[in-house]
Amino acid sequence: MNEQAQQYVEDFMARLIARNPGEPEFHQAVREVAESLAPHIVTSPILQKMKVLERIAEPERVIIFRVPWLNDKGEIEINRGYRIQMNSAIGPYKGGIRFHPSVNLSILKFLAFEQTFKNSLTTLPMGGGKGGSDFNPKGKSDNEVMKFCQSFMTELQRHIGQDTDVPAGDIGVGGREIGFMFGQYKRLRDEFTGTLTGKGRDWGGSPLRPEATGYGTCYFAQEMLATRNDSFKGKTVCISGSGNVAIYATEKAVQLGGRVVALSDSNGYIYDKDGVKLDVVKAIKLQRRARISEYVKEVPGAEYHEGCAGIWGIPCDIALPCATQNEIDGESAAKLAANGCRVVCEGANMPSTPEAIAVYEANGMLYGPAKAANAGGVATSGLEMSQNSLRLSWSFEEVDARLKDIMTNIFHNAYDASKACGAEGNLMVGANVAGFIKVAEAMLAQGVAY
Ligand code: NDP
Ligand code: 2IT
Repeated sequence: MNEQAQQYVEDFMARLIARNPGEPEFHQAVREVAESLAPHIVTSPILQKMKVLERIAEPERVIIFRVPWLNDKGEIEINRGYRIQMNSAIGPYKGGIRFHPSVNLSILKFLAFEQTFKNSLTTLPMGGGKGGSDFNPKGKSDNEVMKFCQSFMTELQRHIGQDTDVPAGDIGVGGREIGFMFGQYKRLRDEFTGTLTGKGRDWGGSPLRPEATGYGTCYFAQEMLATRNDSFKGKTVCISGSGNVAIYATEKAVQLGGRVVALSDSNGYIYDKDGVKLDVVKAIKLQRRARISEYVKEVPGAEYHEGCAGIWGIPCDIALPCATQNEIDGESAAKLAANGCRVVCEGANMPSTPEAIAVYEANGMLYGPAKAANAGGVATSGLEMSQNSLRLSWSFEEVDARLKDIMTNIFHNAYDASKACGAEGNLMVGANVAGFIKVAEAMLAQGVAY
Protein backbone atom coordinates (compact mmCIF):
# COMPACT_ATOMS: atom_id res chain seq x y z
CA MET A 1 0.00 0.00 0.00
CA ASN A 2 1.41 3.42 -0.90
CA GLU A 3 1.76 6.27 1.59
CA GLN A 4 -1.39 8.05 0.43
CA ALA A 5 -3.50 4.90 0.86
CA GLN A 6 -1.95 4.20 4.27
CA GLN A 7 -2.75 7.77 5.36
CA TYR A 8 -6.33 7.34 4.10
CA VAL A 9 -6.73 4.22 6.26
CA GLU A 10 -5.30 5.87 9.36
CA ASP A 11 -7.50 8.99 9.00
CA PHE A 12 -10.57 6.89 8.25
CA MET A 13 -9.96 4.59 11.22
CA ALA A 14 -9.26 7.48 13.61
CA ARG A 15 -12.68 8.93 12.76
CA LEU A 16 -14.38 5.52 12.98
CA ILE A 17 -12.85 4.74 16.38
CA ALA A 18 -13.78 8.18 17.73
CA ARG A 19 -17.40 7.65 16.61
CA ASN A 20 -17.55 4.05 17.88
CA PRO A 21 -15.41 3.85 21.01
CA GLY A 22 -14.94 0.54 22.82
CA GLU A 23 -15.87 -1.64 19.84
CA PRO A 24 -12.63 -3.53 19.06
CA GLU A 25 -14.17 -6.30 16.92
CA PHE A 26 -15.99 -3.73 14.80
CA HIS A 27 -12.79 -1.71 14.36
CA GLN A 28 -10.89 -4.88 13.38
CA ALA A 29 -13.41 -5.89 10.70
CA VAL A 30 -13.60 -2.39 9.23
CA ARG A 31 -9.82 -1.89 9.21
CA GLU A 32 -9.27 -5.04 7.16
CA VAL A 33 -11.76 -3.86 4.53
CA ALA A 34 -10.45 -0.28 4.57
CA GLU A 35 -6.92 -1.56 3.95
CA SER A 36 -8.07 -3.64 0.97
CA LEU A 37 -10.07 -0.76 -0.53
CA ALA A 38 -7.80 2.20 0.23
CA PRO A 39 -5.70 1.92 -2.96
CA HIS A 40 -8.93 2.19 -5.01
CA ILE A 41 -10.58 4.87 -2.94
CA VAL A 42 -7.60 7.23 -3.08
CA THR A 43 -7.71 7.11 -6.87
CA SER A 44 -11.50 7.52 -7.07
CA PRO A 45 -12.80 11.06 -6.53
CA ILE A 46 -16.39 9.76 -6.68
CA LEU A 47 -15.94 7.17 -3.89
CA GLN A 48 -14.28 9.84 -1.76
CA LYS A 49 -16.77 12.60 -2.49
CA MET A 50 -19.76 10.33 -2.01
CA LYS A 51 -18.26 8.94 1.24
CA VAL A 52 -19.27 5.43 0.27
CA LEU A 53 -17.08 3.54 2.75
CA GLU A 54 -17.97 6.01 5.51
CA ARG A 55 -21.65 5.29 4.86
CA ILE A 56 -21.15 1.51 4.68
CA ALA A 57 -19.44 1.60 8.09
CA GLU A 58 -22.41 3.38 9.70
CA PRO A 59 -25.41 1.07 10.32
CA GLU A 60 -28.63 2.26 8.74
CA ARG A 61 -30.40 1.40 11.97
CA VAL A 62 -29.54 -0.17 15.34
CA ILE A 63 -32.35 -1.55 17.48
CA ILE A 64 -31.66 -2.43 21.14
CA PHE A 65 -34.42 -3.79 23.32
CA ARG A 66 -35.27 -5.38 26.64
CA VAL A 67 -36.08 -9.11 26.62
CA PRO A 68 -37.80 -10.10 29.88
CA TRP A 69 -38.81 -13.74 30.32
CA LEU A 70 -39.84 -16.21 33.02
CA ASN A 71 -37.49 -19.07 33.90
CA ASP A 72 -38.67 -22.50 35.08
CA LYS A 73 -38.62 -21.34 38.70
CA GLY A 74 -41.07 -18.58 37.81
CA GLU A 75 -38.41 -15.88 38.26
CA ILE A 76 -38.03 -12.95 35.90
CA GLU A 77 -34.84 -12.86 33.85
CA ILE A 78 -33.80 -9.93 31.70
CA ASN A 79 -31.60 -10.03 28.63
CA ARG A 80 -30.74 -7.48 25.99
CA GLY A 81 -31.79 -7.97 22.37
CA TYR A 82 -30.26 -6.35 19.29
CA ARG A 83 -30.80 -6.07 15.57
CA ILE A 84 -28.27 -4.22 13.44
CA GLN A 85 -29.79 -3.22 10.09
CA MET A 86 -26.51 -2.45 8.40
CA ASN A 87 -27.10 -1.97 4.70
CA SER A 88 -30.12 -2.38 2.41
CA ALA A 89 -28.56 -1.17 -0.87
CA ILE A 90 -28.91 -4.48 -2.70
CA GLY A 91 -31.76 -6.19 -0.86
CA PRO A 92 -33.59 -6.61 2.45
CA TYR A 93 -31.35 -6.81 5.52
CA LYS A 94 -30.23 -10.42 5.92
CA GLY A 95 -28.13 -12.15 8.51
CA GLY A 96 -28.18 -14.41 11.51
CA ILE A 97 -29.12 -14.10 15.15
CA ARG A 98 -26.55 -15.04 17.81
CA PHE A 99 -27.43 -16.08 21.36
CA HIS A 100 -24.26 -16.10 23.46
CA PRO A 101 -23.33 -14.36 26.73
CA SER A 102 -20.51 -12.50 24.95
CA VAL A 103 -22.90 -10.75 22.54
CA ASN A 104 -22.55 -6.96 22.54
CA LEU A 105 -22.79 -4.07 20.10
CA SER A 106 -19.20 -4.41 18.89
CA ILE A 107 -19.57 -8.09 18.01
CA LEU A 108 -22.90 -7.64 16.26
CA LYS A 109 -21.68 -4.59 14.31
CA PHE A 110 -18.61 -6.49 13.10
CA LEU A 111 -20.85 -9.36 12.04
CA ALA A 112 -23.35 -7.09 10.30
CA PHE A 113 -20.54 -5.24 8.51
CA GLU A 114 -19.02 -8.50 7.28
CA GLN A 115 -22.46 -9.75 6.29
CA THR A 116 -22.98 -6.84 3.90
CA PHE A 117 -19.94 -7.85 1.83
CA LYS A 118 -20.61 -11.58 2.17
CA ASN A 119 -24.17 -11.26 0.95
CA SER A 120 -23.02 -9.19 -1.99
CA LEU A 121 -20.52 -11.93 -2.90
CA THR A 122 -23.29 -14.55 -3.07
CA THR A 123 -24.70 -12.60 -6.08
CA LEU A 124 -28.18 -12.89 -4.51
CA PRO A 125 -30.20 -9.76 -3.64
CA MET A 126 -29.60 -9.52 0.11
CA GLY A 127 -28.51 -6.56 2.23
CA GLY A 128 -26.57 -6.95 5.48
CA GLY A 129 -27.87 -7.37 9.02
CA LYS A 130 -27.20 -9.24 12.24
CA GLY A 131 -28.86 -9.58 15.60
CA GLY A 132 -28.83 -11.47 18.83
CA SER A 133 -28.81 -11.39 22.56
CA ASP A 134 -26.54 -11.96 25.54
CA PHE A 135 -28.89 -14.84 26.47
CA ASN A 136 -26.97 -18.04 27.26
CA PRO A 137 -28.87 -21.11 25.98
CA LYS A 138 -26.48 -23.51 27.78
CA GLY A 139 -28.15 -25.35 30.62
CA LYS A 140 -31.58 -23.91 29.83
CA SER A 141 -34.59 -26.20 29.40
CA ASP A 142 -36.50 -26.33 26.10
CA ASN A 143 -39.28 -24.44 27.87
CA GLU A 144 -36.92 -21.66 28.94
CA VAL A 145 -35.45 -21.37 25.45
CA MET A 146 -38.99 -21.15 24.06
CA LYS A 147 -40.00 -18.46 26.55
CA PHE A 148 -36.91 -16.45 25.74
CA CYS A 149 -37.36 -16.80 21.95
CA GLN A 150 -40.99 -15.73 22.21
CA SER A 151 -40.17 -12.64 24.23
CA PHE A 152 -37.29 -11.79 21.87
CA MET A 153 -39.59 -12.08 18.85
CA THR A 154 -42.42 -10.13 20.50
CA GLU A 155 -40.26 -7.03 20.12
CA LEU A 156 -38.25 -7.99 17.02
CA GLN A 157 -41.34 -8.74 14.91
CA ARG A 158 -42.17 -5.06 14.46
CA HIS A 159 -38.80 -4.45 12.80
CA ILE A 160 -38.56 -7.41 10.39
CA GLY A 161 -40.47 -8.94 7.48
CA GLN A 162 -39.89 -10.94 4.31
CA ASP A 163 -39.18 -7.76 2.29
CA THR A 164 -37.58 -5.79 5.12
CA ASP A 165 -35.24 -7.90 7.20
CA VAL A 166 -34.89 -11.69 7.25
CA PRO A 167 -32.98 -13.15 10.23
CA ALA A 168 -31.58 -16.70 10.49
CA GLY A 169 -29.34 -18.73 12.81
CA ASP A 170 -25.82 -18.20 14.10
CA ILE A 171 -24.05 -19.26 17.33
CA GLY A 172 -26.65 -20.58 19.79
CA VAL A 173 -29.48 -20.33 17.26
CA GLY A 174 -30.38 -23.41 15.24
CA GLY A 175 -33.54 -25.18 14.12
CA ARG A 176 -35.11 -25.27 17.59
CA GLU A 177 -34.75 -21.52 18.17
CA ILE A 178 -35.81 -20.59 14.63
CA GLY A 179 -38.94 -22.73 15.16
CA PHE A 180 -39.87 -20.95 18.39
CA MET A 181 -39.22 -17.52 16.85
CA PHE A 182 -41.11 -18.32 13.65
CA GLY A 183 -44.07 -19.60 15.68
CA GLN A 184 -44.23 -16.38 17.66
CA TYR A 185 -43.86 -14.21 14.54
CA LYS A 186 -46.71 -16.07 12.85
CA ARG A 187 -48.88 -15.82 15.96
CA LEU A 188 -48.38 -12.08 16.31
CA ARG A 189 -48.53 -11.11 12.64
CA ASP A 190 -50.99 -13.73 11.40
CA GLU A 191 -48.92 -14.41 8.32
CA PHE A 192 -46.97 -17.39 7.01
CA THR A 193 -44.11 -15.76 5.15
CA GLY A 194 -40.41 -16.37 4.74
CA THR A 195 -39.45 -13.90 7.46
CA LEU A 196 -36.86 -16.23 8.94
CA THR A 197 -34.62 -18.73 7.18
CA GLY A 198 -33.39 -22.01 8.58
CA LYS A 199 -36.96 -23.18 9.06
CA GLY A 200 -37.92 -26.87 9.28
CA ARG A 201 -37.85 -28.76 6.00
CA ASP A 202 -41.59 -29.40 6.12
CA TRP A 203 -42.60 -25.82 6.82
CA GLY A 204 -40.75 -23.68 4.34
CA GLY A 205 -37.12 -24.48 5.10
CA SER A 206 -34.52 -25.27 2.50
CA PRO A 207 -33.58 -28.96 2.61
CA LEU A 208 -29.86 -28.07 2.71
CA ARG A 209 -29.79 -25.08 5.09
CA PRO A 210 -28.36 -26.95 8.13
CA GLU A 211 -25.53 -28.39 6.01
CA ALA A 212 -24.96 -25.33 3.83
CA THR A 213 -22.30 -23.34 5.69
CA GLY A 214 -20.04 -26.30 6.43
CA TYR A 215 -20.50 -27.85 2.99
CA GLY A 216 -19.93 -24.47 1.34
CA THR A 217 -16.69 -23.90 3.27
CA CYS A 218 -15.37 -27.24 1.98
CA TYR A 219 -16.46 -26.44 -1.58
CA PHE A 220 -14.55 -23.18 -1.29
CA ALA A 221 -11.47 -24.94 0.12
CA GLN A 222 -11.70 -27.41 -2.76
CA GLU A 223 -11.46 -24.53 -5.25
CA MET A 224 -8.47 -23.11 -3.39
CA LEU A 225 -6.74 -26.49 -3.40
CA ALA A 226 -7.43 -26.87 -7.12
CA THR A 227 -5.23 -23.82 -7.83
CA ARG A 228 -2.35 -26.02 -6.64
CA ASN A 229 -3.65 -29.11 -8.44
CA ASP A 230 -4.56 -30.53 -5.09
CA SER A 231 -7.66 -31.78 -3.26
CA PHE A 232 -8.92 -33.03 0.14
CA LYS A 233 -7.91 -36.59 -0.75
CA GLY A 234 -5.70 -38.09 1.93
CA LYS A 235 -5.38 -34.80 3.83
CA THR A 236 -5.43 -34.47 7.60
CA VAL A 237 -7.95 -31.83 8.67
CA CYS A 238 -8.47 -29.99 12.00
CA ILE A 239 -11.83 -28.32 12.52
CA SER A 240 -12.57 -26.10 15.52
CA GLY A 241 -16.01 -25.96 17.10
CA SER A 242 -18.52 -28.79 17.12
CA GLY A 243 -21.67 -26.89 16.30
CA ASN A 244 -23.64 -26.48 13.11
CA VAL A 245 -20.81 -25.31 10.87
CA ALA A 246 -18.13 -27.65 12.25
CA ILE A 247 -20.31 -30.77 12.03
CA TYR A 248 -21.25 -30.30 8.39
CA ALA A 249 -17.74 -29.15 7.43
CA THR A 250 -16.57 -32.46 8.90
CA GLU A 251 -19.19 -34.39 6.94
CA LYS A 252 -18.19 -32.80 3.63
CA ALA A 253 -14.41 -32.91 4.27
CA VAL A 254 -14.72 -36.67 4.85
CA GLN A 255 -16.91 -37.12 1.75
CA LEU A 256 -14.21 -35.35 -0.25
CA GLY A 257 -11.55 -37.77 1.00
CA GLY A 258 -10.12 -35.92 4.01
CA ARG A 259 -9.50 -37.33 7.49
CA VAL A 260 -10.82 -35.02 10.23
CA VAL A 261 -8.79 -35.73 13.38
CA ALA A 262 -9.90 -32.97 15.77
CA LEU A 263 -12.96 -30.99 16.86
CA SER A 264 -13.48 -28.66 19.84
CA ASP A 265 -15.83 -26.58 21.94
CA SER A 266 -15.14 -23.63 24.20
CA ASN A 267 -13.77 -25.93 26.93
CA GLY A 268 -11.36 -28.15 25.00
CA TYR A 269 -10.69 -30.35 22.00
CA ILE A 270 -10.78 -34.01 21.02
CA TYR A 271 -8.11 -35.75 18.99
CA ASP A 272 -8.89 -39.00 17.20
CA LYS A 273 -5.99 -40.07 15.00
CA ASP A 274 -8.22 -42.56 13.17
CA GLY A 275 -10.63 -39.82 12.11
CA VAL A 276 -13.53 -38.57 14.23
CA LYS A 277 -16.71 -40.65 14.19
CA LEU A 278 -19.28 -38.14 13.06
CA ASP A 279 -22.29 -40.21 14.13
CA VAL A 280 -20.95 -40.11 17.70
CA VAL A 281 -20.36 -36.35 17.50
CA LYS A 282 -23.84 -35.75 16.07
CA ALA A 283 -25.44 -37.78 18.86
CA ILE A 284 -23.51 -35.82 21.51
CA LYS A 285 -24.00 -32.34 20.06
CA LEU A 286 -27.23 -32.39 18.07
CA GLN A 287 -29.28 -34.83 20.16
CA ARG A 288 -27.94 -34.55 23.71
CA ARG A 289 -26.57 -30.97 23.49
CA ALA A 290 -23.65 -32.21 25.62
CA ARG A 291 -19.94 -31.33 25.73
CA ILE A 292 -17.43 -32.60 23.15
CA SER A 293 -15.45 -34.21 26.02
CA GLU A 294 -18.14 -36.94 26.07
CA TYR A 295 -16.62 -38.27 22.84
CA VAL A 296 -13.72 -40.00 24.63
CA LYS A 297 -16.16 -41.96 26.81
CA GLU A 298 -17.56 -43.53 23.66
CA VAL A 299 -14.54 -43.88 21.41
CA PRO A 300 -11.60 -45.81 22.90
CA GLY A 301 -8.22 -44.41 21.94
CA ALA A 302 -9.47 -40.87 21.39
CA GLU A 303 -8.00 -38.06 23.52
CA TYR A 304 -9.58 -35.02 25.17
CA HIS A 305 -7.55 -31.96 26.14
CA GLU A 306 -8.72 -28.92 28.09
CA GLY A 307 -8.32 -25.53 26.41
CA CYS A 308 -9.71 -24.91 22.93
CA ALA A 309 -6.66 -23.16 21.40
CA GLY A 310 -4.57 -26.34 21.73
CA ILE A 311 -6.29 -27.73 18.64
CA TRP A 312 -4.03 -25.55 16.45
CA GLY A 313 -0.98 -27.40 17.75
CA ILE A 314 -2.10 -30.65 16.08
CA PRO A 315 -0.23 -31.32 12.82
CA CYS A 316 -2.62 -31.03 9.87
CA ASP A 317 -2.69 -30.15 6.18
CA ILE A 318 -5.94 -28.18 6.30
CA ALA A 319 -7.40 -26.11 9.15
CA LEU A 320 -11.05 -25.10 9.10
CA PRO A 321 -11.79 -22.71 12.01
CA CYS A 322 -15.55 -23.08 12.56
CA ALA A 323 -16.10 -21.81 16.13
CA THR A 324 -15.83 -18.07 16.71
CA GLN A 325 -14.03 -14.75 16.12
CA ASN A 326 -10.31 -14.37 16.85
CA GLU A 327 -9.88 -18.04 17.74
CA ILE A 328 -6.56 -18.24 15.82
CA ASP A 329 -4.00 -15.70 16.99
CA GLY A 330 -0.47 -15.15 15.64
CA GLU A 331 0.96 -17.80 17.93
CA SER A 332 -1.55 -20.48 16.91
CA ALA A 333 -1.07 -19.58 13.24
CA ALA A 334 2.69 -19.97 13.66
CA LYS A 335 2.13 -23.47 15.11
CA LEU A 336 -0.07 -24.41 12.16
CA ALA A 337 2.55 -23.16 9.72
CA ALA A 338 5.42 -24.89 11.54
CA ASN A 339 3.50 -28.19 11.50
CA GLY A 340 3.05 -28.02 7.74
CA CYS A 341 -0.54 -26.75 7.42
CA ARG A 342 -1.01 -25.41 3.88
CA VAL A 343 -4.63 -24.26 3.88
CA VAL A 344 -6.78 -22.23 6.29
CA CYS A 345 -10.37 -21.82 5.19
CA GLU A 346 -12.75 -19.96 7.52
CA GLY A 347 -16.17 -21.41 8.38
CA ALA A 348 -16.52 -19.05 11.35
CA ASN A 349 -16.73 -15.27 11.06
CA MET A 350 -13.36 -13.48 11.49
CA PRO A 351 -11.72 -16.44 13.27
CA SER A 352 -8.19 -15.25 12.41
CA THR A 353 -6.61 -12.22 14.03
CA PRO A 354 -4.69 -9.81 11.74
CA GLU A 355 -1.48 -11.30 13.16
CA ALA A 356 -2.61 -14.80 12.16
CA ILE A 357 -3.41 -13.63 8.62
CA ALA A 358 0.07 -12.12 8.37
CA VAL A 359 1.53 -15.54 9.31
CA TYR A 360 -0.51 -17.28 6.58
CA GLU A 361 0.76 -14.77 4.02
CA ALA A 362 4.37 -14.95 5.16
CA ASN A 363 4.29 -18.75 4.84
CA GLY A 364 2.60 -18.88 1.45
CA MET A 365 -0.42 -20.71 2.88
CA LEU A 366 -3.74 -20.70 1.03
CA TYR A 367 -6.14 -18.50 3.00
CA GLY A 368 -9.92 -18.50 2.43
CA PRO A 369 -11.42 -15.47 4.21
CA ALA A 370 -14.70 -15.90 6.09
CA LYS A 371 -16.86 -13.53 4.08
CA ALA A 372 -16.21 -15.62 0.99
CA ALA A 373 -15.60 -19.07 2.47
CA ASN A 374 -18.63 -19.26 4.79
CA ALA A 375 -21.08 -17.51 2.44
CA GLY A 376 -22.74 -20.84 1.62
CA GLY A 377 -25.03 -20.57 4.64
CA VAL A 378 -26.50 -17.22 3.76
CA ALA A 379 -26.55 -18.12 0.06
CA THR A 380 -28.77 -21.09 0.89
CA SER A 381 -30.86 -18.77 3.03
CA GLY A 382 -31.24 -16.64 -0.10
CA LEU A 383 -32.43 -19.73 -1.96
CA GLU A 384 -34.87 -20.43 0.89
CA MET A 385 -36.23 -16.88 0.50
CA SER A 386 -36.74 -17.47 -3.24
CA GLN A 387 -38.49 -20.77 -2.57
CA ASN A 388 -40.78 -19.12 -0.01
CA SER A 389 -41.70 -16.34 -2.44
CA LEU A 390 -42.42 -18.89 -5.15
CA ARG A 391 -44.12 -21.25 -2.64
CA LEU A 392 -42.01 -24.04 -4.05
CA SER A 393 -39.54 -26.44 -2.57
CA TRP A 394 -36.44 -27.82 -4.22
CA SER A 395 -34.75 -31.14 -3.54
CA PHE A 396 -31.59 -31.57 -1.45
CA GLU A 397 -29.63 -32.43 -4.61
CA GLU A 398 -30.89 -29.37 -6.48
CA VAL A 399 -29.98 -26.98 -3.65
CA ASP A 400 -26.60 -28.69 -3.21
CA ALA A 401 -25.81 -28.21 -6.91
CA ARG A 402 -26.75 -24.52 -6.65
CA LEU A 403 -24.66 -24.13 -3.50
CA LYS A 404 -21.63 -25.68 -5.18
CA ASP A 405 -22.10 -23.38 -8.13
CA ILE A 406 -22.40 -20.30 -5.92
CA MET A 407 -19.24 -21.20 -3.94
CA THR A 408 -17.29 -21.79 -7.16
CA ASN A 409 -18.44 -18.42 -8.48
CA ILE A 410 -17.55 -16.64 -5.25
CA PHE A 411 -14.09 -18.16 -5.43
CA HIS A 412 -13.57 -17.08 -9.05
CA ASN A 413 -14.97 -13.59 -8.46
CA ALA A 414 -12.68 -13.08 -5.46
CA TYR A 415 -9.73 -14.55 -7.36
CA ASP A 416 -10.35 -12.38 -10.44
CA ALA A 417 -10.73 -9.27 -8.28
CA SER A 418 -7.45 -10.05 -6.52
CA LYS A 419 -5.76 -10.31 -9.90
CA ALA A 420 -7.34 -7.08 -11.15
CA CYS A 421 -5.95 -5.20 -8.18
CA GLY A 422 -2.44 -6.57 -8.52
CA ALA A 423 -2.65 -9.01 -5.60
CA GLU A 424 -3.26 -12.25 -7.48
CA GLY A 425 -4.32 -15.06 -5.17
CA ASN A 426 -4.92 -12.80 -2.16
CA LEU A 427 -8.54 -13.83 -1.63
CA MET A 428 -8.98 -11.52 1.34
CA VAL A 429 -8.32 -8.46 -0.82
CA GLY A 430 -10.29 -10.00 -3.69
CA ALA A 431 -13.35 -10.74 -1.54
CA ASN A 432 -13.32 -7.30 0.04
CA VAL A 433 -13.07 -5.55 -3.33
CA ALA A 434 -15.58 -7.78 -5.15
CA GLY A 435 -18.08 -7.56 -2.28
CA PHE A 436 -17.73 -3.80 -2.07
CA ILE A 437 -18.22 -2.92 -5.75
CA LYS A 438 -21.83 -4.05 -6.04
CA VAL A 439 -22.91 -2.41 -2.80
CA ALA A 440 -21.05 0.81 -3.64
CA GLU A 441 -22.58 1.03 -7.11
CA ALA A 442 -26.07 0.47 -5.72
CA MET A 443 -25.53 3.14 -3.09
CA LEU A 444 -24.27 5.61 -5.68
CA ALA A 445 -27.26 4.87 -7.93
CA GLN A 446 -29.74 5.29 -5.09
CA GLY A 447 -28.54 8.73 -3.97
CA VAL A 448 -27.70 9.97 -0.53
CA ALA A 449 -31.07 10.27 1.21
CA TYR A 450 -32.75 6.92 1.21
P1 NDP B 1 -23.08 -23.25 17.02
O1 NDP B 1 -23.69 -22.54 18.17
O2 NDP B 1 -23.81 -24.35 16.36
O3 NDP B 1 -21.64 -23.80 17.42
C1 NDP B 1 -20.66 -22.95 17.89
C2 NDP B 1 -19.43 -23.76 18.21
O4 NDP B 1 -18.35 -22.87 18.46
C3 NDP B 1 -19.61 -24.57 19.49
O5 NDP B 1 -18.82 -25.72 19.42
C4 NDP B 1 -19.09 -23.62 20.55
O6 NDP B 1 -18.65 -24.26 21.73
C5 NDP B 1 -17.93 -22.96 19.83
N1 NDP B 1 -17.75 -21.62 20.40
C6 NDP B 1 -18.65 -20.61 20.46
N2 NDP B 1 -18.15 -19.54 21.09
C7 NDP B 1 -16.91 -19.88 21.43
C8 NDP B 1 -15.89 -19.19 22.10
N3 NDP B 1 -16.05 -17.93 22.55
N4 NDP B 1 -14.70 -19.85 22.25
C9 NDP B 1 -14.54 -21.12 21.78
N5 NDP B 1 -15.50 -21.82 21.14
C10 NDP B 1 -16.65 -21.20 20.96
O7 NDP B 1 -22.73 -22.08 15.98
P2 NDP B 1 -22.40 -22.20 14.42
O8 NDP B 1 -21.73 -23.47 14.11
O9 NDP B 1 -23.63 -21.83 13.69
O10 NDP B 1 -21.39 -20.97 14.24
C11 NDP B 1 -19.98 -21.14 14.29
C12 NDP B 1 -19.32 -19.98 13.55
O11 NDP B 1 -19.74 -19.97 12.19
C13 NDP B 1 -19.66 -18.58 14.09
O12 NDP B 1 -18.53 -17.75 13.91
C14 NDP B 1 -20.77 -18.12 13.15
O13 NDP B 1 -20.85 -16.71 13.10
C15 NDP B 1 -20.27 -18.69 11.84
N6 NDP B 1 -21.24 -18.86 10.78
C16 NDP B 1 -22.40 -19.56 11.00
C17 NDP B 1 -23.29 -19.73 9.97
C18 NDP B 1 -24.51 -20.56 10.12
O14 NDP B 1 -25.19 -20.76 9.12
N7 NDP B 1 -24.83 -21.08 11.29
C19 NDP B 1 -23.07 -19.11 8.65
C20 NDP B 1 -21.80 -18.46 8.52
C21 NDP B 1 -20.94 -18.34 9.56
P3 NDP B 1 -19.53 -24.18 23.08
O15 NDP B 1 -20.62 -25.18 22.90
O16 NDP B 1 -18.57 -24.54 24.14
O17 NDP B 1 -20.02 -22.77 23.18
O1 2IT C 1 -22.85 -15.43 9.39
C1 2IT C 1 -23.73 -15.85 8.60
O2 2IT C 1 -23.61 -15.74 7.38
C2 2IT C 1 -24.89 -16.53 9.17
N1 2IT C 1 -24.96 -16.70 10.38
C3 2IT C 1 -26.00 -16.98 8.27
C4 2IT C 1 -26.92 -15.85 7.95
C5 2IT C 1 -28.17 -16.20 7.19
O3 2IT C 1 -28.97 -15.28 7.02
O4 2IT C 1 -28.36 -17.34 6.78
